[in-house]
Amino acid sequence: MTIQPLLRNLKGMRFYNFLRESIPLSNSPCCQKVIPDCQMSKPKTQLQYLADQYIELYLTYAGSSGTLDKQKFQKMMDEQFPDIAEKEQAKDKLFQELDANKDNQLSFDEVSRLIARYLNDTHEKFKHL
Ligand SMILES: [Ca+2]
Repeated sequence: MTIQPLLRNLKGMRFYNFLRESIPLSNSPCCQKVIPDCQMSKPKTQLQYLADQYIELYLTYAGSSGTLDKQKFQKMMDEQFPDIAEKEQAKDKLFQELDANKDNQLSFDEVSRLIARYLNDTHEKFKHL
């Protein structure tokens, strides 16, 4: 099973609005710890802010371990993708699919593949508006 059918069920506008309305976090202590060059001489671009926000959001769920186990992943999905929150089996399958190295943990890279696919699907939806 691929995640494409699951992602089609997500509402792209919700994620897009989340990104647009989020408060820039680049000056927060967490961001400066994670991204050493946070205090750059030039103002950050909108895309750099979005990247910072994504990383901070990931770390909110990952915690000190730096990875998502199945429970943390389900919490992230419930809160960030509530449209599929009630589909427990779908989330389990998605977790297994994303866990490329089969260590029962999702690394930043593994979760980022989900976000990349979600962005692509959202972009496709924008083409048809
Ligand atoms: Ca893994």
